[in-house]
Amino acid sequence: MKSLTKTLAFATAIAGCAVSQAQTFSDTTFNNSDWSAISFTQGTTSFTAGQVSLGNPDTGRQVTHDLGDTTAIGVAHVFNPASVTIGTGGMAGLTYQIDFIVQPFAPVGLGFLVVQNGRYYISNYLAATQTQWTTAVSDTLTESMFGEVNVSLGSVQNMNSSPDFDLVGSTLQFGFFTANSGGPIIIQSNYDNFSVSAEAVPEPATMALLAIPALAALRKKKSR
Ligand SMILES: [Ca+2]
Repeated sequence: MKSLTKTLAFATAIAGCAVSQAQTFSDTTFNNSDWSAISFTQGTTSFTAGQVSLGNPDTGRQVTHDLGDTTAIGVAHVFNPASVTIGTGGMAGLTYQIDFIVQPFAPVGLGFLVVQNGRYYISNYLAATQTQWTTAVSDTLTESMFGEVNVSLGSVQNMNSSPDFDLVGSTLQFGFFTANSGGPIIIQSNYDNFSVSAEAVPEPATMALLAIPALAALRKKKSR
């Protein structure tokens, strides 16, 4: 019984350590100073993005895409305070969440964004059609699930170009991506409660140290 208690304690210690490797950033207010936006376009388009009181609840971010005739626009919205530098061991994956609402008959393309070395990548790209507040949640996204932003009338990303989560010392930034094509039309959508968790892989040295007590516990159990 004693040995089982010990084994459980070790397991808890290992699990606790793994959790501490995750960094989470979230925003429920969307102050304009916390967000920046860059657009990727084909043809004559424009956009606006900024804080409004129409959040879920209180303040959130409102985005409008203004499309000319047969044009396309994608906007990368970057949450400035969210930044992670990849350590030895690399990045295991990213999980995202955001609330959104669109206007009737005006769907918006929505994806999760990571920025690395000045390149913009999106994942979980979907058609946001809900006219009630809806939460989009991602699974754990690995690097191959992201494709580089490449906006045209027919597509928004190139899945043959992905970020590198093993690039030690490289800084990642995070946010979300909105897009439309067609026109001429003005499309408005609203967002609130963004969060992203970056899960690092424990450094090899740390993993080895953790493995020793775990193995010791196993050996003890076996010898009984
Ligand atoms: Ca809010």
